Amino acid sequence: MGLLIDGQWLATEPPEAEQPPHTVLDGWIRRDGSSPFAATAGRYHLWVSTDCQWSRRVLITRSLLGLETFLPTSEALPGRDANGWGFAEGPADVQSTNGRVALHQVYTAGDPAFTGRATVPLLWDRELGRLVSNTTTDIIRMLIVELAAHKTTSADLLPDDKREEIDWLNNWVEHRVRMGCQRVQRAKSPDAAEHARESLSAAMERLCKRLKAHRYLVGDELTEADVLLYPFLTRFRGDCCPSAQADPAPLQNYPELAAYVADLARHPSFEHA
Ligand SMILES: N[C@@H](CCC(=O)N[C@@H](CS)C(=O)NCC(=O)O)C(=O)O
Repeated sequence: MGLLIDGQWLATEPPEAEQPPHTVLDGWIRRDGSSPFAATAGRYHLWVSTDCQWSRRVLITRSLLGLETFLPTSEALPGRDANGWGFAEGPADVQSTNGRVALHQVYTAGDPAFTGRATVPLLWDRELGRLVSNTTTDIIRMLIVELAAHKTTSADLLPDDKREEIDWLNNWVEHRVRMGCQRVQRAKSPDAAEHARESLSAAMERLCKRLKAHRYLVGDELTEADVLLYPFLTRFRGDCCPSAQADPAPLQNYPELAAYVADLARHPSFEHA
């Protein structure tokens, strides 16, 4: 797939054990000005792909909060070539080659010694020419909390009185559902696969139970927890379905979850993501 090592793009990856430690991006936009990244309009840019679940979570959040003008995006061209993700256009401050911007060029524009994968979503600071973050959950929290003064809708995706439950649930969904699905796909024996399927099925049933009581995961208002779960459910595939490997519509085994996805899919912020 390709990655950057000390700022050099390698289309063929060396074995993991031979790679130097990957660069961690831990920038954070702060509304109180306590970081180099102030919450100023006209400054940030988001690199995304609509093929990517992680990017879709950020795009849904941006739309729910009405931050489209504050935070313009470049959407990757479909698929990836030997240069990784490519874009037909980007902000003028990023170099392009033959009219195409490779995402790894954005990474090295922000950090000439970057080591790691050139992933989307990526939050880019045009003013400082720096990479802010490429971690979806961090970017989403910045949008919700640090850019609250810039939102143009009344959506409250992280109400104070629900924050603890949302944090707990996000963590639980990540470990029991999203990674639970990976455990099914990567199981090394039929027994391990069966065990992983049972555990995933139990987790999906628990989500159904929540949705029997409320329209959304944490009550009757949309929250960040819904934004994080939805893209995963829209790609829930037969090969991690607990009850039928070849089921073309495995989510139908969980009627409340299927109805929840259909309900969200009608919401304008979700339907295009
Ligand atoms: N940890 C990242 C994961 C993002 C990610 O895995 N993005 C994928 C696309 S869905 C990507 O760009 N992969 C390129 C690569 O691994 O080379 C996040 O939290 O957003």
